[in-house]
Amino acid sequence: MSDSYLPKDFLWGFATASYQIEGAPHEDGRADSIWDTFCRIPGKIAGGGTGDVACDSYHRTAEDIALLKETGAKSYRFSLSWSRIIPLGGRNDPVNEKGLQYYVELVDDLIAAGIVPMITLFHWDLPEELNKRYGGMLNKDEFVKDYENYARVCFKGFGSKVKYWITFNEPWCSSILGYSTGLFAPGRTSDRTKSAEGDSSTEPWIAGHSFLIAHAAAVKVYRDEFKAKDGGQIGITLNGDWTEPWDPNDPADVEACDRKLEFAICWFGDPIYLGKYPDSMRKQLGNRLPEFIPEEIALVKGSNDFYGMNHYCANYIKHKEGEADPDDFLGNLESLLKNKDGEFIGPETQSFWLRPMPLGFRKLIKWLSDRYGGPTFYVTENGTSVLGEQDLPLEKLLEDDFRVEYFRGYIGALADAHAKDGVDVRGYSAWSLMDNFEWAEGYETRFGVTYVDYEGGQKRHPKKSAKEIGKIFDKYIKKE
Ligand code: GCO
Repeated sequence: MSDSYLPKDFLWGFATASYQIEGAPHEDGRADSIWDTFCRIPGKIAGGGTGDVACDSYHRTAEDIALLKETGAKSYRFSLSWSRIIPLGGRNDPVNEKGLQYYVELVDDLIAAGIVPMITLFHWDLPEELNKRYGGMLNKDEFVKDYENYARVCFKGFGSKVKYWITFNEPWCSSILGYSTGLFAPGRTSDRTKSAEGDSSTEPWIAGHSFLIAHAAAVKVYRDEFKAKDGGQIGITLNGDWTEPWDPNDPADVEACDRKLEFAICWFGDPIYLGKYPDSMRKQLGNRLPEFIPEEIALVKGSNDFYGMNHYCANYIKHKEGEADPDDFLGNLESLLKNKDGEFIGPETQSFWLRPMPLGFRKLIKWLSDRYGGPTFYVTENGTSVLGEQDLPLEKLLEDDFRVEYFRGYIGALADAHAKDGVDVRGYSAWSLMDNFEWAEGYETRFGVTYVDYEGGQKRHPKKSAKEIGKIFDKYIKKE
């Protein structure tokens, strides 16, 4: 039995995102987001799935809260649909009171149930109108002003009821998958086999820059106008997998591991904590990576009250020789599931990209803690799909021992990072409360601790992991 532990007031719970669970895309005044329009393009989503119904959570918040209560969760991280609150998105467009009210009631009900709400302002579902009007994140000045206005509407709307705010979820995904590979909305890419528009050599970096400035602008609004009276904290959520060298005896692979982390995480983390983009990125991308003007970097540096960390898995990294391709976004390297000896980094799951390696979690959070001077962390997502889960009969599928072991391994690694490596971590949200719309993978991949019977009236069936996760935390969280 491990002697590691997590701190006394540790806040654990579950995470979801608006487009992945809500459905009701045009109810009570909500307008399209870029994900609504993207899902309508044939071939973009596995099985032709859309978020039109998803888990129908728009109509089932009471059921969702009951599920949370049953697990013993202390917190719930969910995202707001910008398109519900300001359907057209812009600073001169009307606020939709009904949309805002839906979330105010959700927050009130969570608090009444003794669950702490954590709000993500943006989990990828940009109002479509802003994409049409000016290209969304590609137009920094317009995007920042509109996002700042949206954030202010939200801060005002919830006041002191909400103590945890996340500006953006995984800007890497929105920037790279949305503007380089084109796998996610708005689906822009230079790859002419997939799309007729987009420039992957510049657009992802422009989008990323806009996210950073918009994040910092919203943080300034919160700190200047709300923080003192509402007493909350605000930060950004960054995703990142751990890296191990493909050949540990090749110094170029060892070096490429750090470079991968820099391209994936420090792209956003370094400006916020260190005031500049990583040198490795500047070196490879040159002036295709935007420069910060002095006012911008003054705004961005120091703009996190906490670091929101999403983490799922690890990869082997193999360096590439020669000049990087202009569309390369990894750092001139390959990210692989197998090492030089042909061994997989972890067991197979239903997600092609996800192979668990719990020790990688401990190593990465320590690596980040060292690089950024020991910030406070909240883990905002961690979880897994299970190979073949969707094809099992219900009673078998609910016995998700693989997921239970995943949580056991990862939560144990987190407790080690806290107790043995001195990492300041105060919360954890498992991904996800329930099966939901898994973006380009549609409904074929399930991450929930609750099975959702999409065809059977949306009935929710808690899996074993929903019952076990609380026991795992109970073992680690200090009693006094
Ligand atoms: C994320 C994604 C989640 C995914 C999860 C599993 O923030 O990474 O937002 O929405 O569903 O990561 O792939």
